[in-house]
Formats: sequence, C-alpha cells, structure tokens
Amino acid sequence: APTYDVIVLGLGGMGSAAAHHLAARGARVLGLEKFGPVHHRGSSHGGSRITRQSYFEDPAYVPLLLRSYELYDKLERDTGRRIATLCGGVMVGRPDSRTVRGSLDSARQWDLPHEVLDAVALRRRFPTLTPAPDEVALYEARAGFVRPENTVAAHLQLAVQDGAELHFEEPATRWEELPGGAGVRVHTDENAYTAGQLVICPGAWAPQLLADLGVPVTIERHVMYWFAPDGGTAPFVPARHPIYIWEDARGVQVYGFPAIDGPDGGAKVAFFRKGTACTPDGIDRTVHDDEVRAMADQLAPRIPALPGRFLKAATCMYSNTPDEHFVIARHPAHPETVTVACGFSGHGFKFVPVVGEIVADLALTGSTAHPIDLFAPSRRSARETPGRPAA
Ligand code: PYC
Repeated sequence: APTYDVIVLGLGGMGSAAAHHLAARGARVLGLEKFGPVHHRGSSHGGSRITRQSYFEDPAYVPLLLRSYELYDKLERDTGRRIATLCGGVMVGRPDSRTVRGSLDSARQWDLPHEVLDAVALRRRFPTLTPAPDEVALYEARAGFVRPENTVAAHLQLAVQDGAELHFEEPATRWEELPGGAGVRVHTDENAYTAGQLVICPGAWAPQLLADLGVPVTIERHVMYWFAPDGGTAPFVPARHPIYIWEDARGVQVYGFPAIDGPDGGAKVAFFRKGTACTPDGIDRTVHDDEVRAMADQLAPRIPALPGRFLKAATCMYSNTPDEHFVIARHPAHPETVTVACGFSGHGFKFVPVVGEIVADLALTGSTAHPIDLFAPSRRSARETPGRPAA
C-alpha cells in the first residue's frame, strides 16, 4: 500500500493551505517544496495582498470569497497570527471601467455592502487621493489586506500539528501513476515516495510541472514598490487609509496599500497585470530605475504624497491563464489520482484558504460542493492563445 494518502507538490500559498486542510481531515500527508518554508522566490511574499469581495473579475468568485473570509478568521484564531486587516478599499476609475463596473456588478448581484463615491466625495473621505472629475469609486468596508508570509506560516504550522510530513529543499524531479490505479510515485533527488493521491500546486513552475494540463499558463515578472509618503505616514496608516485599485483611462491598473509596517515601512504599490514574460528560474530580480520612474509617474497625479521617497522594490511572479481565471480541478489527463491548483493570474492569494479546502475535497472525495465551474481546465476561454482581454 502507498506510504501516504496524499503528496502535495509545492508548499507556497496554495500548497500549504492544501496540506493543512488535508491533514486536518486525517489524511497522511507528505509535502514537498523546492525551497525553504515561507520563501520569497515565488508568488507568496511581499508583506501584503489585497482582499476584497465586490469582485470585478467575475461575480462567480463571491461565494468563494465569503468562505475565504471565514477561513482566514479561523486561521487567525487557531494560530494567534496576525493575518487579515479589513481597513476598507476603493476601486477607482471611470464609471464604465472594468474595475468600477465589474465591482458594482458583483456587489449588486450578491447584495454586498458598498458605497459609490463621486470624485468629490472620494477626495473628502480620503484626502490623500486626487481623482479626476470623471472618476468614481466603489468603497467596500470589508476590503483590506492579508499578510501572505503569515498565512503560509500558519498553514504550515497547522499541517505539522496535524501530522503532515513536510520536506523543504526537496523538489520533485518526476512522478508517475502506479499500475492498476494504485496511486502515484513521486521522485526527488533523495528518494521516491508513494501515495494514493497527488496534489500539484506549482505556482510559477506550472509550465514545467503541468505541461500536459491543456491550459497554457504563462509566467510574468512583476515589481512591488515601497515609497515613503511626503509629509509622513500618518494619513496612510490602515486606520485612515484604504487599499485601492485604480484604473486609468487606458485601462492600466495600479494598486496599493496603507503604510502597514510603521513609520519607516512605507506604502506598497504595484501595477496590476502589467508584467513582462519570464521564467521562474531565470527571472530578472533587479528593479531598474526606469521601472521606478514609471510607477512614480503613474502615482504623482493620483496620490500626490506618493511617490515621495523611493524606499525599496522586490519582484514576484504571476502565473496567467488566457482568461485570467484559475485552474482548480482533477487533472484532465490523470483524473483518478491528480488534483491541480494553478494559474492564479495575480489575484489568487485572497482565496488561499478556500482553495486549500477545495483541493482537499477534490483529492479525498473527487468532488466539491464549492462552485468551481469557472476554473475547469476544459473551459474554452482557458485554451485560447494567451493574451490579455481588452480592458
Ligand atoms: O487581487 O486585488 C487583487 C490584486 C491586486 C493586485 C494584485 N492582485
């Protein structure tokens, strides 16, 4: 008989959540990770990720967000770690922008508490923001940020408490199905392990680990910037400042956070979905002056206290599907034994806990009560030539 019930490949955001939910249900779990615990070489670092419910990408995400919020609360209670801060959030742009219109569609469809602010009202509520006269905002009090490193650490901690065996610095080199539907064997440089089920949460390593998925996942380099606001951080503390996603007239989105790490930590900002193609092992980790200037130019008319003084920058990666919706499913080429969660397209972290729950459902029972049709690898829009939908 196989040694483990489930092997989880990848212990970043999604894999650590999967390992926790599987182990909590009593499964014998082995987790394998290429790097150390809570590493900074994938897509689950940088101190903060936006969380929000009026989801402009598609209203179908909303029930999953409601569950994710419950699970984030439980994760904080169960580990005592600080994870989610609901400081409020604004989605800003012209009324017909994807950011504003899509957020409003989700809020109305799911009856989520929200306010619509015109430019004058937005500026009055948040004086750091200087919208153009034709811009509006959807304000959502239950938006905010989660801390990715604490989230991963919390899930790893709980997985270990429930008996999961986690091996770091031990990447899988290959795997195969065992004859007669007996499960899978996973090879690393050190060893070979058998399990009834395999869960693959590859992050930016999807093109290598899931070449036969049938969905072209493309990897993008992204940059996160931290700036010290002119005049100090007082107006930017989370008690006074929301997270924001701000779409300009060309469809370019910039997003940002309050100053969450005290007076010296600065305020983090980044472009949303405006990266450059890369490979996870060959990514350029240097942030160049012209990139910092482009961000400063985007911020200056909208949040005049930023860019202020540039403090630091860091790179991370998006794993994009053609339609920018996730892939969470039984693997189409190995439906009896393999579950995959990938292609989070830069907006997945807020879903980490619920993805762990869904993956555990799929691996242990073959199905889930959560609505995941949007994430089927067989959907037509996931197979089209990679490229961004028009803004
Ligand atoms: O999902 O809200 C989000 C987000 C903003 C920027 C990157 N992801």
